[in-house]
Amino acid sequence: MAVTTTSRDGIAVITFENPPVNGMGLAIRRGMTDALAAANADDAISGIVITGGGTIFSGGADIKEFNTPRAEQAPNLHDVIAAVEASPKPVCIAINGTTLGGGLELSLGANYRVANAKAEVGLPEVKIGILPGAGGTQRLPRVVGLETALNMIVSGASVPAGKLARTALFDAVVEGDVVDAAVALLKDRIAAGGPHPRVRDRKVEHDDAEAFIAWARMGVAAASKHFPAPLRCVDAVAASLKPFDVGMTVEREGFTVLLNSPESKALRHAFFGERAAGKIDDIGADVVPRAIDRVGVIGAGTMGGGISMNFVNAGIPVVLVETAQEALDRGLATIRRNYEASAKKGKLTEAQVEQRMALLTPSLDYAALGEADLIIEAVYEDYAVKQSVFEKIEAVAKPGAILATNTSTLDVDRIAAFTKRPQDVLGLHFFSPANVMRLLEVVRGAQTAKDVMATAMAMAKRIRKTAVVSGVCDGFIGNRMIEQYSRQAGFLLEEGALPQQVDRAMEAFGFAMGPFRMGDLAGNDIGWAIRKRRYVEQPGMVYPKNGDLLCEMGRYGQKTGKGWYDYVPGDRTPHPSAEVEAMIIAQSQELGITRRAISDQEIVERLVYALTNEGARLLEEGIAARASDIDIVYLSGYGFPVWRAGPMFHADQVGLYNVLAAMRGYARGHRGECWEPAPLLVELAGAGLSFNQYTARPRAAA
Ligand code: T1G
Repeated sequence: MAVTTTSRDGIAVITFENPPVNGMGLAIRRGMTDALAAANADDAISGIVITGGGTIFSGGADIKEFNTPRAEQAPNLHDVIAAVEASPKPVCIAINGTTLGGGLELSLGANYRVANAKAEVGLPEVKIGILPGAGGTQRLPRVVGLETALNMIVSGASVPAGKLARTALFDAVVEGDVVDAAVALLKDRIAAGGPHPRVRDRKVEHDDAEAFIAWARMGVAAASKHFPAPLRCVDAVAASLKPFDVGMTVEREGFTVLLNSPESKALRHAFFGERAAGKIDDIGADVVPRAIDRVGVIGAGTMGGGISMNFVNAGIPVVLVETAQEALDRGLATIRRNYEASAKKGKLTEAQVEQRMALLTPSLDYAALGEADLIIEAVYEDYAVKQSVFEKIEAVAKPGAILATNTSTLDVDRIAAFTKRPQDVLGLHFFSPANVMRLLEVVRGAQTAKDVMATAMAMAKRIRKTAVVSGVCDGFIGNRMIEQYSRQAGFLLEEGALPQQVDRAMEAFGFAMGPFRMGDLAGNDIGWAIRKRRYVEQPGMVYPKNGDLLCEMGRYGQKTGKGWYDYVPGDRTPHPSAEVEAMIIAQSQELGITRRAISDQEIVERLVYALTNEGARLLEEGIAARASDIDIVYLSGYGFPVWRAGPMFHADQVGLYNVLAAMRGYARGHRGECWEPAPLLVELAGAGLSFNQYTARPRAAA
């Protein structure tokens, strides 16, 4: 981390560096104000250029400092920008690369800005639940105009500097060395004798600002129901029509409120959690991933087809193997249909559809997999079938090829043992539809080699998946937890709730879809098959019977036109079913349960804490490496509301002591045995700690 100053023809060039994103933490802020003061005190210096070290200008303020004393410790970002703006000698910012948040706000405090045409610039603060809090909402409208500024700030989107070349944001946009250009421009402006402009002295011009803001406010309010930041952004940008210092007060107030909002803390947790999930504590950057240039997929069904599309979309050729021509043709036709649907929406050109289809090589012969660097099987969930497939793979796979199973519940170690190369085997659990869902559970077998894991994590980034590492257990992280969630949902029906009430409560909490609508969409028979296996493998595990009765009635869900709900052909709208209600009530009577009114709060607590409690067990067992990994699984694979940032973060916000107390209350009710608290939850609650303060015990080396 450093701030260095060189000089060229009387121009000081201050370079600040704080890898990996030149975050403007306290040390950088201190170094920059000191360097600025030194340049102003140096008689040999007539002007000052500030630029970022490396390929990025700055990713903005150091988010890791937020809600800690360092964030506001002087010189804070306001102090730095004020020092730039008040500098007796003119300042030009040389935007050498990505410039976001406080980085762009710093540049707006300078007299001049020169940018590399490809540099991405933006104010993404809204994406972490805050707003540009260092003058961005007041200065950006003054240089790019009210509408462009509002769109950039409310969306948080960044744009290449070249797109804003004709605005007053930049005094020059260049393809070449941006520091050279900045030094030259500053020398010209100094020679011209000034005065040197300040952004704050400009006025925001708009034909009918009031009407535009009112219109924008309506649209933003409709689109940001659970997020307070976007509307606060509108308020702050609207204030840029007022005198500068008045507008700054509005910005400051909005920033302070948002910084302490639960939504922003959740969004920041998700931001860092997604990045932390990509790390494996015992596998460092010294472990070199294997090259993945060709992929083989076995099984051209829904999962195999979707999996293949991920790689083809990333430009990686795929050999798609099936056992029968008809299945292969059907699989290819489905893939083509998906691409053509994207083309119809304008997301792909016809040429791109053909390019992608050309990357697919269909085959009925395993020998076609001989050149594949990664082979993924997506065949029927049955050990005998998996064994047969892996034995055939092993016969043709080249040395060093990675062999992956897409199983969603079977034991990856048992599957690895079907081969003589268990070190090359791991689980890659894609979620259906595999070409759409971001989540990828990377299941690490007991013998999976470290470079195989490193390869999987790097490959996940290439195919734009959010990878989370799971240890081997039944259901890995997501499905093992969702089973407890579903059990509670079923028990609630036995006690007095109906599917529509449970779904409504969970959707009001923020889930994209309640458990019963989800079951009807995914197919209730999937859970039924798993329960039938469980009844044999784990006879002690008690399940609500209504799910089985539903399937015995042929009510598998949308695919059979009826499930927990009734459906009109061609319409996915769920309609409460009298037949299902009668079955549920009869089931309560059979169990001798007097049905009772159940509050939405109890529904939400029992379903979410069921996830939390199982998540605590996953942490204890080392199946999940960190609590935030579990949250990322639920945010990217199960529709958990992002403004609550996952079942573990949510429990932390409620307070583990309170979660435990609620669970102890439910333990005195129907099926109370389900509420045996995970020892880790009891331990952390007793110590007044949170899940996100817990560091999992190191795993045994492979
Ligand atoms: N603060 C702290 N750490 C950050 C950071 C930031 N602003 N941005 C990234 N990191 C970390 C990240 O956690 C990861 O850490 C590493 O850097 C690489 O990130 C007053 C208040 C800049 C486009 O919201 O969009 O300014 O995992 O994997 O893909 O108005 O990071 O290696 O330990 O994402 O090359 C506003 C957020 C801040 C930008 C680079 N700025 N960052 O993408 O790398 S608030 C943002 C990004 C602010 C002012 C307000 C991206 C990136 P680790 P990465 P990347």
